[in-house]
Amino acid sequence: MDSKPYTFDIKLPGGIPDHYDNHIERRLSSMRGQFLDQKAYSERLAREDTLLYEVYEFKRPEIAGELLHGISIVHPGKVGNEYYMTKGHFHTVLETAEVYYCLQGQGYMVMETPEGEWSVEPLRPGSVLYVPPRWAHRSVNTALDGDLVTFFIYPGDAGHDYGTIESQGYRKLVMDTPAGASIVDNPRW
Ligand code: PAN
Ligand code: ZN
Repeated sequence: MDSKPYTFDIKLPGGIPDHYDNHIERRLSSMRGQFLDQKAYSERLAREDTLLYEVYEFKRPEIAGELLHGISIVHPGKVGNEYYMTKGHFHTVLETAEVYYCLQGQGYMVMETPEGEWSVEPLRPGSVLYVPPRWAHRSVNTALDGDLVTFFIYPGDAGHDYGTIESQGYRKLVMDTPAGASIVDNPRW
């Protein structure tokens, strides 16, 4: 692979880079079992397979020493009272970290370790979030009127373990309540 230095520009507002290698779209149908309100999920899916978030990636070898990077854009909306969010994952190589830089919007990163620690950190333009090794991470867009745009960087050999989160969810959920965006215990945990 070409190993020459390169630059790219991230157009704001919006967050779409002026060039990229992969564009991934994640729709409602790929999030089965993840939203608390399963009835709202099924009813919505019967109407449309909504686009929840998109990722623009730069292709680099998936090996130690490389840094994989790209842009994540979570669209605004809710399923029931739960905001749109990413699937979330542990890194397959658990001892790998990640940095997120929030460029636009408003939300949270919901995180937890296999040992049961949890943390929910706010994301707003200018926030830099360090996700330490061992912490699963999911971004949640709490602004109902705009995208949550983040730039991320993680080690090339990290890999993604989606299965653990798919089977048991996160300990904490971010819900729209009369008091605003609130972090609540996941009753299904
Ligand atoms: C990010 C995420 C991205 C999409 O690149 O992959 O925000 O979220 P999901 O992968 O959970 O669908 C990252 O954390 N990479 O490791
Ligand atoms: Zn990650």
